[in-house]
Amino acid sequence: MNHLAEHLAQGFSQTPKTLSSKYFYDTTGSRLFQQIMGLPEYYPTRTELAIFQEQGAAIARALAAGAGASQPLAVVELGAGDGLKTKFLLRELLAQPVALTYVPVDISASAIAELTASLHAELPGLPTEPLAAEYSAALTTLATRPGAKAVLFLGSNIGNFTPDEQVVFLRELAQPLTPADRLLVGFDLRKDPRRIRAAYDDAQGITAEFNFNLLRRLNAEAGADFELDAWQHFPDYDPSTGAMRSWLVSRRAQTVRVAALAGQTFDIAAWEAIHTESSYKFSLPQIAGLAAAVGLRVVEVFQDAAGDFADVVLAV
Ligand code: AVI
Repeated sequence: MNHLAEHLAQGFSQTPKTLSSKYFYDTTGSRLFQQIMGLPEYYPTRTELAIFQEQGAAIARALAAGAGASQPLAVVELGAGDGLKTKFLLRELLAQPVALTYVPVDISASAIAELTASLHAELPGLPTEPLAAEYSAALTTLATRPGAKAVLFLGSNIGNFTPDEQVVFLRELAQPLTPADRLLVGFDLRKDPRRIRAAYDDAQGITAEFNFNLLRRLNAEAGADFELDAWQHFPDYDPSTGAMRSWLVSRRAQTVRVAALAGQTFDIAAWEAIHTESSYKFSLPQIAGLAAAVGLRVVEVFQDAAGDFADVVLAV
C-alpha cells in the first residue's frame, strides 16, 4: 500500500475526515504556493520579507551571537521552499565574522533543486548542504552536527501544527540546542479576522487550486477517482482561538474509489467537509508562553511596524 493511500485511509476514518497539509507540496503544489506568496491578499510572506530587508542586520547579529568567531555556524532552515526571504538574511549573516554553512531542508525535492541552483548563482561563496527530507531528518542533523546552529523556521510554518503539535515540535527542536545555538521562528500574528480569512480565499482562486491539488495528487498517486468539480474550497477563521482552517466541502453525496487501497470505497455525504489545513495565528503573550512551555527563552522579537508578523529569536 502506498504512503499517500495509507494516509487517506487513516484520515478518512476520522471525524471530521482529515487530510494533512504536508501533502500539498508536490511539484504542482510547491509552484502554487509560490504563486500564493505573491498574491495581494496573502500578506505573511511580503511582511516577513520586509522585516528581513529592514532589520536583517540586527537579526543576523542575534543569530550569530552565540557562535562568536571561534566556531562555525550552520544555518539549518526547516521548510526552506524557494528561499527568497532567507537570502536576505544569508547576505547579512555572510557579513558576520563567522564560518557559515547553509542547510536548507524541504519536503519537496523540486523546491530543493531549484533553491540549490539559485543559491549557486546568487550566493556563490556560501557553502550549502541541501536536504530533501521531512523535518524529522533535520532534527538528526541538529543533534549530530558539530559547531553552533541557527535554526530557521520561518513563514509561520509553525501555524500549520495544532497547538499540541506546536509544543511537541518546538520541544524536539529545542532538545539538541546548546547555549551557542539560536532558533528563529516566524509567527503570523492575530489581526483583523477578515484580512486573515481573505489571505486564504484569494480572488484569483489560487488557494482553492492549492487545496484541490491534494485531490489531484490522490488521484494521480493513490489511484483515487475524486471529481474535482464536486468539491468546494472553504476557509474559515475563528478569532477566539486564532485557528484559520481550510476545508474541502463535498457539493453532493458521492462515493470515492481508491485503486491503491484494493478498490476500497468511501462514502461522502452532501456538504460533508474534509479538513485539509490549519494555519494558526498567534499573540505575543501566546508566543512567550509557548517558548516557556518548551524551556526556551525569548532573546529578541522583530516585528513589522503594523504588528502583522513577528520573527522571534529563541535560545535555551
Ligand atoms: C506554509 N504555510 C505557512 C502556509 C500558511 O499560511 O499556512 C500555507 C498556505 N496555505 C494556504 N495558503 C498558504
